[in-house]
Amino acid sequence: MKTYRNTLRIRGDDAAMECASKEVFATTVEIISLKQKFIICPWFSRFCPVRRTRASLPLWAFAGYLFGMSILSASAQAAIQEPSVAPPTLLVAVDHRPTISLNGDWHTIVDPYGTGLYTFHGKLRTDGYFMNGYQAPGGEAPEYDFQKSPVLHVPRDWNTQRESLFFYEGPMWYEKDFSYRRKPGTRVFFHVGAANYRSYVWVNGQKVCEHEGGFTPFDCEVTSRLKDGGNFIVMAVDNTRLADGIPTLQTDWWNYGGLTRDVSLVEVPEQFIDDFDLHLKRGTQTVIEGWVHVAGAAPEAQTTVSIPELNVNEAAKVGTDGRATFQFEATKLEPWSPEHPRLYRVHIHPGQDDLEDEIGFRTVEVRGTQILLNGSPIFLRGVSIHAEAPYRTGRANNDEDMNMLLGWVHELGGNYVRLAHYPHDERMTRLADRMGILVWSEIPVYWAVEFDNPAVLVKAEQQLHEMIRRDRDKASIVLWSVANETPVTPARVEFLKALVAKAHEQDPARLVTAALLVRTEGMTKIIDDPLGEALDVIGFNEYIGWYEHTPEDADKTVWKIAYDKPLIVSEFGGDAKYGLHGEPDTRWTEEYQANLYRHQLLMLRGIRQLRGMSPWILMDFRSPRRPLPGIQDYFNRKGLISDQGEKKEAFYILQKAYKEGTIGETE
Ligand code: GCB
Repeated sequence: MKTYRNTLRIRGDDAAMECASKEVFATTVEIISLKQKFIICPWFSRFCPVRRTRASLPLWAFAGYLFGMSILSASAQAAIQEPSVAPPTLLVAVDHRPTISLNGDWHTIVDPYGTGLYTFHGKLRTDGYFMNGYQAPGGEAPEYDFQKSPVLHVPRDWNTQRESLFFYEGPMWYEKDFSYRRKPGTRVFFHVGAANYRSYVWVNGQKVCEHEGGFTPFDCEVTSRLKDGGNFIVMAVDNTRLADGIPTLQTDWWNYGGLTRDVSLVEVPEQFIDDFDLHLKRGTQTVIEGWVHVAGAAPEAQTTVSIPELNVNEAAKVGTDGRATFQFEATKLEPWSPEHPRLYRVHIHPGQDDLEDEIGFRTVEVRGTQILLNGSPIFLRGVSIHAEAPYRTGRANNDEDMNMLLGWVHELGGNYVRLAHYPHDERMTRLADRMGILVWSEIPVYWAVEFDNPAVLVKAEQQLHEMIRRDRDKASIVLWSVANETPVTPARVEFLKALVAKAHEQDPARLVTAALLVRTEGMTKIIDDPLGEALDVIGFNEYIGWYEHTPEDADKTVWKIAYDKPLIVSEFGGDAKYGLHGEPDTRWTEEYQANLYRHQLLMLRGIRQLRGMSPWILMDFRSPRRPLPGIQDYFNRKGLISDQGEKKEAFYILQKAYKEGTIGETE
């Protein structure tokens, strides 16, 4: 699909709805008489010529608050009153809907200076790369051409696909041609599983949406933008790290950029299910409760939920809020558990739409210092995992990656994983559902984000919302985590308490946690972070024997815990390079790491209210913070398994403890 330069004036109509100054706006209107509205500029974007100015800041902060969504969505709504750039809807269970995959090769242009969007004076271009132009005979000569540009495979990060992109952080343009035929009575969404970190989407030269956040899905409505026959999508994905981003500038993982998860077109009827929550009611073994939200449904429209294997066929009417609520008895229900990960086919049918999901039903709750699964105390024998692909490295994004990672968890004797430090691919949580592995899922509120910046809270809330919405139907997820190792300040406590409250409000059926830092006084470790008051389960990280003291010092450590709640040690560990051997007190050797694990396990056994653990970490992973030549080579080596799948000695120490049950008091 090509666009002739001389058609730009017509097509530029909507394409000019990019971030721009007022001056550009005026010029644009004059040239192409836009049905244009206000023009906006996300202040933090590398694409943006006007970075945070005094005048724009209050306006943006205000817009962010007003709409309570991402800054992008909020600002888009405030500034551009056009349905095509409405905030991305979030469809749910997209992997259970028929979709038209747009995975595969996309043409790409690396654009470190944002030339595809801005002129040499930093003004918005009306003929930017989003127009997908090329040189027509006798026409002007655009200085780009997607068709002649190299391809990148989607889904996959760009860093591990092309050597020159290994350290690249910045904007990348993606383009894909496809043909399409509209079906009457349908709405069409462009679904992106994840794109790191900010995304801008145009269809046939017209802007359709923006999204911020690298690990959650978004959907752009493209119904009126598609035409019968040839179409093209252009995306700009920018993984520039931002001080006011979630995460922020510092992370101990690779900032893999690009379209890292599946992309597709999703066709839905005009009235469609855009959210639902069906779960086992706490305190019961057989009562299922919840609701189904139907977008576009008329009040009183009938929605049914049926579970044929349980002889359930229930109907309810949609209320004025678009929700049909349910509560019904399923007498033959077999609850989901790690030992018996029973999933049921659940049909949801609100008139026109029809969705079939696979759902497990279980309860999870806290009683004193116990975690109860289906009413019985449980210990979470786990390990932490990054979404790093075994062997080839890069973002994990296919079934093989997921099977391998969770297969190792089973081999360890585990029943639980902490999916650090951001929501992983939906394949992972689906697989955990099928394999019976309990999950801690987290948003990347990691280390020192701008806790005193209200706009950052809006972003965190957005990511939390998107994570919960995508995975509410997964029985495996028992814990939502709102943060990891954040510095204890009053602003941060308020910020995180707000997130905890949101998580409870959006999902009252699960537990909320965070990985806290621990205070040290001599050989005493103290957990008294004020955030603990708000959490259901307290996660804590400690690195005795690696970042402080010796592994043996764990034996003398005394624990003081201010809360009478269940505790999970969400991280402990130390580095070892696979194949490097030596004395147990020699750093980086497998023996050192194994020794550290032995002492840690002994110490942890003594913590009365410990109900779970996820040592750091299952497999070595890439990190730009780890340059030590010959040992790290840009890998964090705390894995129990190397990036090449080789098991280190410590793997077997943990496996023995899990399999023999020498760790894991449930009450
Ligand atoms: C931590 C972080 C984790 C790091 C780890 C380490 O506390 O939560 O993201 O990778 O320590 O290896 O230092």
